[in-house]
Amino acid sequence: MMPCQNRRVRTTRGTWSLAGIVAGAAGVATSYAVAMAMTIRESPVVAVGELVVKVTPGAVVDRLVRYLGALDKPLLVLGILLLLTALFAWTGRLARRAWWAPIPVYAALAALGAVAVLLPRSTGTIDLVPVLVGLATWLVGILLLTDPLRRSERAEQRAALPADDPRHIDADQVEHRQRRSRRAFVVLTALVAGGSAVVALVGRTIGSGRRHVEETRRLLRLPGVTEPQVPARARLPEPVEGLTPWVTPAEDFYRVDTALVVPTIEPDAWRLRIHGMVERELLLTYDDLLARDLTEAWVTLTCVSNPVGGDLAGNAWWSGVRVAELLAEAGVHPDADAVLQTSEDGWTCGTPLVALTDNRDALLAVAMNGQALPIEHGFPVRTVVPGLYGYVSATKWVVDMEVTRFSDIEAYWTSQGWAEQAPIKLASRIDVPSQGAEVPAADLVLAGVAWAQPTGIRAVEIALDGGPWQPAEVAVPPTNDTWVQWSARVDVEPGDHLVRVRATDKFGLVQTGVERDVRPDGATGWHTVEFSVTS
Ligand SMILES: Nc1nc2c(c(=O)[nH]1)N[C@H]1C(S)=C(S)[C@@H](COP(=O)(O)O)O[C@H]1N2
Ligand SMILES: [Mo]
Repeated sequence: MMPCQNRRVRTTRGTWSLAGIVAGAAGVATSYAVAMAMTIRESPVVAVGELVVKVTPGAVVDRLVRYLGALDKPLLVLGILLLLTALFAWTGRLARRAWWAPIPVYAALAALGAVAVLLPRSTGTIDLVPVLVGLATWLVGILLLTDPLRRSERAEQRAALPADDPRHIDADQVEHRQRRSRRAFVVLTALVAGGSAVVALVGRTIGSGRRHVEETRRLLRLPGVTEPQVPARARLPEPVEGLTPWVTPAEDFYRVDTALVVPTIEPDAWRLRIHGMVERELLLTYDDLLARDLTEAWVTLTCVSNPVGGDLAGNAWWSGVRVAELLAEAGVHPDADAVLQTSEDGWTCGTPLVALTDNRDALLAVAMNGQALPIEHGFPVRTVVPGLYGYVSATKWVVDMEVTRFSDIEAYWTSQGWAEQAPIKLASRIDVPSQGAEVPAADLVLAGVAWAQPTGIRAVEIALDGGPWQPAEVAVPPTNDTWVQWSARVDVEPGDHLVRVRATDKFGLVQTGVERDVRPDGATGWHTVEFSVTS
């Protein structure tokens, strides 16, 4: 830059617009990066594009697709980006009027992004993270970039004040300040623009690894894996609206893990090492596993953090190799009582050796509901153990099993105050009516699920308004490792009501009404729902 041009450097409309565009682009870049690196799916911009397609009348979409061919999506995204550029330029000019003036625009855009991201699926708030990161970037970006411009304008205003005003500054000072502001603006703009390009690239690189694994996964054909066939009596004879489906589709399956970025493992690169107190170590590849006989089973997974009435449980058809078979081949030392499992991302859990070697179907699962495991649920291989809470058994992305003794190990959650031994507790839940529902008087059907893996449920009872326990009808799945659906038809007067549920397992144990928190080894208590009957 030439140091001694005797010329004021004014901020123009264009400079403010540029600040708006750079701040805006930075927000798009960070949200894209976060979406790529972390979620799984499209960036908010693409989500908005999909929303546009959805709300556009079908005929228009058809015609566009016909004219534009395969370019329709990229062109749509390009169109949105151009529109955004214009909007961002405008936010820059708004910022010139008042520092807060762009905020409503950003908020509206973020709201649109949030709607677009959340509408297609009922997934959790985690999908909002990219939107929020983008919004935060916009706010910080616009304040940061317009600050030098604002200083420059202030210098100008002070020069225009009468010479006797104490705030007046002379032409030299103005020029000095403006040059400094301009330099700050150029440097900041370059930093923000360059920084967001780098962030976007890094996000993309992380994401592309994931996409590659996703592609591999989609193309996998798993011999021996069969499609789930729901057993005849596993569902209630009469469907009840609002009742949890007996099979949980993978998309709706609860997800609990400590991974911010889920591990993406190419099946070819996957190894499982079985070692520790064994006669011979085993090192297994994915193909080794697939070459064995697969066992398939219905198993309901349950999280220890599930509160009474909560929904951290899901039922699926799992296909895999029995862990017992592998441990027998390795030759387990008689003094061992535990297996320390480790996932590719370093999470650990300690599983009782008996649960892996008795006759239950503890599996190294490769498939869920007839498909290769979804990445979020442990692709390519996870452990599934009927009857134990997930945190002591259901290792996703499992890569290491060390046969050992509980007295010698500490695992991720047990080092934080959760119990070392955690069999699933007998539980039952009311799905219908939902808490606070208003229902019509005629023919009220209550329904829900109950579980006691691996013992099985013998009976479910409900009690209305503190009255006596009455038996519910219970479906009969062909295994004790899953939940059961139950329903009960009741006669109720108009007004407010309260219903409780309790289950009895196949040993005759009746579910306790004593309320206990989820920590350290799972909640207990009867699920209670309040509802009102309209006349
Ligand atoms: N690698 C890994 N595996 C894990 C966890 C984890 O944090 N990391 N969480 C466990 C817990 S607490 C539960 S309840 C189940 C949940 O499995 P899901 O997400 O497939 O439903 O996974 C288990 N396996
Ligand atoms: Mo869990």
